[in-house]
Amino acid sequence: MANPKSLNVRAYIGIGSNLEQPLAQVKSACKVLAAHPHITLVDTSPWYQSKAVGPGSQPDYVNGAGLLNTALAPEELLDALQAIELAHGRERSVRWGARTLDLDILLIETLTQQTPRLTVPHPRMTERNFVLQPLLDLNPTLQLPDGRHIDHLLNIIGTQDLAVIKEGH
Ligand code: A4P
Ligand code: MG
Repeated sequence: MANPKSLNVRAYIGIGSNLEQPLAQVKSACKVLAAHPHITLVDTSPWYQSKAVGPGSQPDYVNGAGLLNTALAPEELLDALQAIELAHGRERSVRWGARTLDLDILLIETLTQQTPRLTVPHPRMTERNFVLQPLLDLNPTLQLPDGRHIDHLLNIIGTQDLAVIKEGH
């Protein structure tokens, strides 16, 4: 349960899928997020097709990002996201393996935390254009807690292998 005394925070999440109709999976995840009693889905980015980063040969991903407002504590938000992943048939067998739905916490305000269950900002987000581009779509002036600008980080890694999905979101 959300702590009633806690203030709402802005959190950015990464949304990805590369199995079983990925575009339908990510859109369904957004509907469930929007209906969650302790989460307000403020905005979602366009959807992108991206080449899989990970072991073996995997189908392309659909990736995007969402901006949430929530009074949930960080671990409670992770619980909520993992419950939504499970409801979408997510199986955790191979790390970085193909998945029906992946919901990652990217940023929570200017929080920096590293615990066994949760690292914020997401530790690999600065290397991934399929995370940085959707974040930039949501907020062109977004910065990491350490002051680095998302647009600068995306300029460094480039936008290769990333294609916007034209039908919108
Ligand atoms: N965890 C720690 N910090 C976080 C966080 N900020 N957000 C822990 C979410 N979870 C976090 O995650 C493993 C554990 O990480 C969780 O139990 C949680 O306690 P997981 O979702 O079960 O497994 P995973 O996603 O396979 O592992 P990981 O290391 O989170 O993978 P990544 O880095 O998310 O990479 N290629 C493309 N093109 N697009 C993608 O979206 N995604 C991945 C997954 C690989 N390749 C991809 C994509
Ligand atoms: Mg994950």
